[in-house]
Amino acid sequence: MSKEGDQGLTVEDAHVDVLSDAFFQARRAELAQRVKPKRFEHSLGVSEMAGRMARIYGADEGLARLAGLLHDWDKGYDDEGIRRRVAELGLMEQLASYMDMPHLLHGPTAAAALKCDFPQLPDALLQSIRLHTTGAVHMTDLDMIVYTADAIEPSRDYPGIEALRQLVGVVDLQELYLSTFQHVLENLVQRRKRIHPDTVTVWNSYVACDKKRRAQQHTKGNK
Ligand code: DGI
Ligand code: FE
Ligand code: FE
Repeated sequence: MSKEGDQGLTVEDAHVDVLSDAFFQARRAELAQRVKPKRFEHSLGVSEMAGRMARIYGADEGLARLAGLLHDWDKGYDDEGIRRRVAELGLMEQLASYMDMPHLLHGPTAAAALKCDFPQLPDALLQSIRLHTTGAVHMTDLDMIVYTADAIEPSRDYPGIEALRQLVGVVDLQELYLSTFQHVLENLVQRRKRIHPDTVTVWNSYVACDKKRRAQQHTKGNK
């Protein structure tokens, strides 16, 4: 039997090494029960791809692999189920503007639920899971890796994906992320999907940032 510790954690919980292979394998087995086989295969693909990108771009490989594995932890819920989960996790206020776009909710609920179940998971990892569908204005390298790996892992197939894959390791991470985000956005417009205002805010912020970066590179090139 486990004993309750000060923070309501069990003694065993406090010693869970969330970066161990045993933890990865246990969550992998759990995920196989939570989502359909195709989604499970996708998650393994994102994990592999995120690990590879972390090696290439100098981020923490173990963290990237685990974030990739867990990013669609809540993808097994239907629209009503995910809305209920938002309420149960106390995220209604925070996610109010997303409630009528339920496919955008699974990242935030997964991050919150995983934090409850495994409080030892690093915030950096939870953040990358939270942001993996919509992106955000200030993304870390890990956030950009998980976002991009989600879009280009081997089992994904859509027009233009090969061109994005070819950019890995050739362009810097922000350029890779921006190109991927652009592709997602163009696809939404093409399919006449509604775009969340936050998505537009993210796009505008990176475009402004990209313009500045290019101007700096141009100035350096002229020196
Ligand atoms: O969970 P996955 O299928 O692996 O992928 P995901 O978490 O990136 O989410 C799926 C979709 O979410 C993807 O096709 C792009 C879409 N998305 C991102 N931002 C917006 C959006 N869809 C709409 N309608 N509006 C957005 O602002
Ligand atoms: Fe997702
Ligand atoms: Fe995904």
